[in-house]
Amino acid sequence: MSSTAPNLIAAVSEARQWDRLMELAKLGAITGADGEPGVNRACLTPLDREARRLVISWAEGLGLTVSVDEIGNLFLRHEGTEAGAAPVLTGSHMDTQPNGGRFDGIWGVIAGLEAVQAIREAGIATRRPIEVVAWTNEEGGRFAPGCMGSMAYAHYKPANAWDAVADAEGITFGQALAEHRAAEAGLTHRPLGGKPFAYVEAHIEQGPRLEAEGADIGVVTGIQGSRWFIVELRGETAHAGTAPVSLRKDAVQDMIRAITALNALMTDPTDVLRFTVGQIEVLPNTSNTVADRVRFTIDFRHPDKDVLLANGDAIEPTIRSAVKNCEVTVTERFHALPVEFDALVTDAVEDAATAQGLSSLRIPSGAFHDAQFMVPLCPSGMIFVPCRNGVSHNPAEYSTPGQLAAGARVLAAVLTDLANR
Ligand code: HGY
Ligand code: MN
Ligand code: MN
Repeated sequence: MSSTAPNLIAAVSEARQWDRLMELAKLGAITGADGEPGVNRACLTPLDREARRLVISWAEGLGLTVSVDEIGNLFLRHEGTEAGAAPVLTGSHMDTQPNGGRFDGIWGVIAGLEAVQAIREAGIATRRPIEVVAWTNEEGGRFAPGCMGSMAYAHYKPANAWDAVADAEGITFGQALAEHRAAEAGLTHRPLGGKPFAYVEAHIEQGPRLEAEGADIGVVTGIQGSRWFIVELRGETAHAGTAPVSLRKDAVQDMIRAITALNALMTDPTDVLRFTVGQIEVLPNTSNTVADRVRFTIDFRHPDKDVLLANGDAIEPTIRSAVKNCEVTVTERFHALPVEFDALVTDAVEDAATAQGLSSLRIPSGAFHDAQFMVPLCPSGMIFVPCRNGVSHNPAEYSTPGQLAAGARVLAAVLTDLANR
């Protein structure tokens, strides 16, 4: 730990960080059902680019160098004293869920910027460069799956793997990315990928534990596994008043059979397993026509790799045996195994929290994050801060300026620590 920690910690500004977050929250501002302020800012949209321009202006004002790679990942670089040294990477995502909050993802980018600004204002030299990254499409809301930017950076998938994926308007990821890159053509281009020394991501917990247990900081131990599927059922349209039920190929009734069977497969009395059908499309979607097409999503998660593989592999056979009259297509579109974070980072986070008199709790992440795909590349880890009632993916998502400042101070100390290793 550097001896200059006190002035570094003092250089982190709670107000500056909060003001930046509130400025960004205006870009895609929405109002929740109970009047809470939320954000709907999908990836690769004009709103996304407006938010990026704002962050770039703050970064350039600091003297950071800005670059972007072929899938749109944005990098803000602070030079170290040893230019060729592998950088320490920090950051998160700027895209939100359609009914999103003001902190999920974006706080990790702004906390990274705040930490680097504090390091520079405190006059602390770091041997290694530090790069703040904003990953493309972590949420997977507009274009499924999530984590496209970090998966491409880590060469887990080729950058063009999702070019044909279309959004609700029929625009493909490839088209949206091409438009995005043309709009940001003035930015310095950098090759895809890299070999960081370490990766640290700051994020709100999106769960209730830190608040319930009164912990200031979450020392994230790892991330559970996630598997996403899209299920398509094809039957026949028929007249709701005349078609005998015995002759119908009703996609909705078969969907109900399939989801009922999946619920039985995914029943977990210990409430560890997560199984969600969050998106359903029915066609032709009229009240007096039997539906001939249904598409529904599956989001399945578990911390145990064996359960994730066994139950996930059972999804398609379970659907096929439950469906009576329709043709079935099941496609897996996201496959992220559980990961454990490296002691180099988890210990640095815990030590920094302790040194600053903050209470901390070792905690796994139920949400996936870009950090999941950095694990094979370098020692990786995350810093959580509490969020009110554990609510996220909801305009009611909230962390206090003080909680976020404490997270940024721990991040600043961890980045300085790792950048001088
Ligand atoms: O879905 C997730 O876990 C992440 O919040 N996008
Ligand atoms: Mn997130
Ligand atoms: Mn999210």
